Amino acid sequence: MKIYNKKKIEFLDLGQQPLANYYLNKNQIQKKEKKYRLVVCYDVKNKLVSIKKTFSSKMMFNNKYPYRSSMSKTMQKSFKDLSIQIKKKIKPKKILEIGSNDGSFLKNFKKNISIGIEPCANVEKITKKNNYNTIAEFWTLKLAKKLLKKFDKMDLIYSANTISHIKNLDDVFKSINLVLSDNGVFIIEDPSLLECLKRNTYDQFYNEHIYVFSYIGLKNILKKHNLEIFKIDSLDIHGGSNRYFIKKKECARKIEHSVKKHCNIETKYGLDKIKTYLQFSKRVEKSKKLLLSIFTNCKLKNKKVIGYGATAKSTTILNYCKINDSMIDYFLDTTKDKQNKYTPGTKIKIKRYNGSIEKDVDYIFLGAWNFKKEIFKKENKYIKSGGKFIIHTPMPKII
Ligand code: DWN
Ligand code: SAH
Repeated sequence: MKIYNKKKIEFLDLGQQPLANYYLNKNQIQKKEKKYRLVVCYDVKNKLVSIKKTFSSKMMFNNKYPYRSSMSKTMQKSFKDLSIQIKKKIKPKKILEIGSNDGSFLKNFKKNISIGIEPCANVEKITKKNNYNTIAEFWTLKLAKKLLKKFDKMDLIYSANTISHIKNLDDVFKSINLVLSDNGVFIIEDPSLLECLKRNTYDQFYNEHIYVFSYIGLKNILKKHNLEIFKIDSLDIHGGSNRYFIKKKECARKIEHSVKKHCNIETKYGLDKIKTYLQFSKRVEKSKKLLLSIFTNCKLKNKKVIGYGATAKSTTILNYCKINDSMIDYFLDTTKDKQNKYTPGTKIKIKRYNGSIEKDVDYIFLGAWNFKKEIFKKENKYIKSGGKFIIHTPMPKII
């Protein structure tokens, strides 16, 4: 354990890591990759958990960004269900989405009431092609001021798996305060720190996930900007996420019981105590040993192991546990921009998923473990014929 800045405590060291979504071309695999040390810290004062070394947004999110929200049915359904809820309960006249990616959420709303902010031009253009109003820029105070000149204030602002990717939270929330209408609702959805600790999903930490939020941490930053959480929904998405419903302080919406309940659960678990994080760190070390022993055993027995879902999260696992192409033959992934490339740091080939698993595969390492239900349903044939999966959460095992 190391204390720096007198208020940040380093509790987890995930070793040398490359940028998680930086998949390699064939001509790049011979070259030495840039790596950095991935260390996770707890800020005692504001109770936020964040990674120590961060990169500029432009370096991580540019016109080569490979991630597409539309690759999972689970995600599509979750966005659709939320849109139904929003239309029924909030009835917004104007919607803004921050981090709209390929438009998987916005497509549930009318084009003339929706605006998407997506800095990765290659992904943004997919939504634009479908005639949605999208802006290929980063969400900043400057952009918020520009929007206000062109549009009315927003009744609904939604941001899934994006606010946790932006370092300057003061700038984010100041900008939200500016463009949110007085009675408007701001919804943030991000992986839950509590679930991450409970399920030992240390792979939620990688360069893009600058923060993994808890209620008790997030509320402190929001308060500085006159914003408060009035409702929290716990979701199973991405291995346990929280959907925070936020309003301006003076807005009359009632603070619902889910907020107090959530606060109590987090405090009871000890999210405000460094001891909790140090115990987590011990479990992560144990998890690494177990996973490595599973892979070593498979290799000793000459078993064929492949990966399924070349996720950003699995970059953390593979590099931390030192699992490479001698242990995993190849990864399957449905994302075009990842296919025929190699996993960052560990150089495992990513192949196109063509609808079935090759007959000689003994084990599948589930990189996209967060879509386990969806994938198990899809791979029913593989499972019925005796195929097994390797999964690292809550502790590594073969299932
Ligand atoms: O926060 C982030 C989340 C939302 O998305 C970003 N920072 C980056 C990215 O993280 P990830 O790569 O860990 O996300 P996913 O959604 O867990 O990635 C799933 C991967 O698995 C995709 O590459 C698609 C692939 N997949 C597949 O090949 N077959 C997924 C499913 C469901 C499938 O059936
Ligand atoms: N909202 C989608 C995509 C999440 S991936 C979903 O939940 O599936 C993270 C997204 O955030 C990427 O598309 C990335 O380009 C976007 N992003 C990162 N920094 C951003 C910023 N400062 N402003 C707006 N979007 C940002």
